[in-house]
Amino acid sequence: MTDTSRREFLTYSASLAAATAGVAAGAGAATKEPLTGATRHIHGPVRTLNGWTLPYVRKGNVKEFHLVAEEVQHEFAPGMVASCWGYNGSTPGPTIEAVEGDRVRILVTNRLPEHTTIHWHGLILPSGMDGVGGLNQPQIEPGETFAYEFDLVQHGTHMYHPHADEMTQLAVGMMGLFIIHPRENAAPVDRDYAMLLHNWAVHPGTYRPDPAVMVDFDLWTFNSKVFPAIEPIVARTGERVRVRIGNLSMWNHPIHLHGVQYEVTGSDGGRWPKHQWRREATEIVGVGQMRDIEFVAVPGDWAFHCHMAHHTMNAMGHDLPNSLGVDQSGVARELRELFPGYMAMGEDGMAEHQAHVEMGHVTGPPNTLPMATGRGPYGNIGMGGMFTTVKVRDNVHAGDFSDPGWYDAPVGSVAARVSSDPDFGNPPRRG
Ligand SMILES: [Cu+2]
Repeated sequence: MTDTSRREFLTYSASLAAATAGVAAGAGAATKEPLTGATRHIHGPVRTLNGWTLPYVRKGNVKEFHLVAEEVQHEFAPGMVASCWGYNGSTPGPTIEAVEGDRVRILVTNRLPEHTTIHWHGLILPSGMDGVGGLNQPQIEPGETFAYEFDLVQHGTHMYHPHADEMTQLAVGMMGLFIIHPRENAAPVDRDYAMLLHNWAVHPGTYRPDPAVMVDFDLWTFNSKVFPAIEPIVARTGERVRVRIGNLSMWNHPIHLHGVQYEVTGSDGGRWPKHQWRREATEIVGVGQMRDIEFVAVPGDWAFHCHMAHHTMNAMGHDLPNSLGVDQSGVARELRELFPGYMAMGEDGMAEHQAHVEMGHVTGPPNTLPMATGRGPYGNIGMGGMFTTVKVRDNVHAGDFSDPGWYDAPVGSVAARVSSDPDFGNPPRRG
């Protein structure tokens, strides 16, 4: 264990003691509080971006966790809130962290209007604890609490989710990470981030995800947040960083990181032997898969995003005619009178969209985020959805995850204008 991780682990243990004391005293009351969906920042060795780690109570040789399936008011980014389902007041639910060799008991209380179960995705356990409603156990009816109990005989990055009415319950946000640390060499990295990939059909102007959508989703999220509400991945120059990525969406996502070649080092199969590691800049995380990537932090602001271009945008109309190159002057205003909130596809591309929205030329339906947004030190970023930044600085303290602001690039190291004349220079052309 490095000094950094040891310190974090000690901090974690101390905060856990405080947190579990609170849970022990108020476990019953907690579920009766108004559901605000507020993010609670309790972090273990793993930092669940925008999320939290579930405290446990030790009972004899068992670590006891308590999940509550319930409706939550979830904010995807400021300006958009929807009624979703999750666990313990959040979507994704809190991350469960434990250690290989632990025996865990997980109480699951159902406060939904329909039955549910929890499947422990990728875990090796007795058949009766696997959580497929009807197959492995009776359904957990509304108001009931079931106990799952098993030994953790492996390590790695795993997930939990319902295996009852999956089409609905996954679509509205029910999922969480389940991370098992190895007993030996538990922290081979300095910073350990985790996220779940998901897609949502929250149609413009509505307040509840539509579970019937199979293809044309409106929102693409890291831990149920869209850019620019997704926290940056912060590190100090030279630190070894791991990002654990699980996919419970309905698409595969090629996850791309700028500035480094990372190594793909693990999955729900644990941290792989070194000879299985691969150097990549983009790794597809398939539906139902987990991937761990690791890299040594290089100073700068680096984009970290899904490479499906529509997955770095927020709600957009589907099935629109292609208007690229079409003069739309006069038409858009008339259409807007017929269809409030209508915005034509850009004549010169989509980059103008953010500028139009910010100038107030276009007012979208209520509770709808702009398609592309976010502002950087050099202007509009024009992104949404599955996009965040890796921010690496020389002077970040160990254990400090706060946003360090924008990178102060060394003089002469930023691309800059050398001409404003389209006829500038004499570039070779074919033919
Ligand atoms: Cu994607």
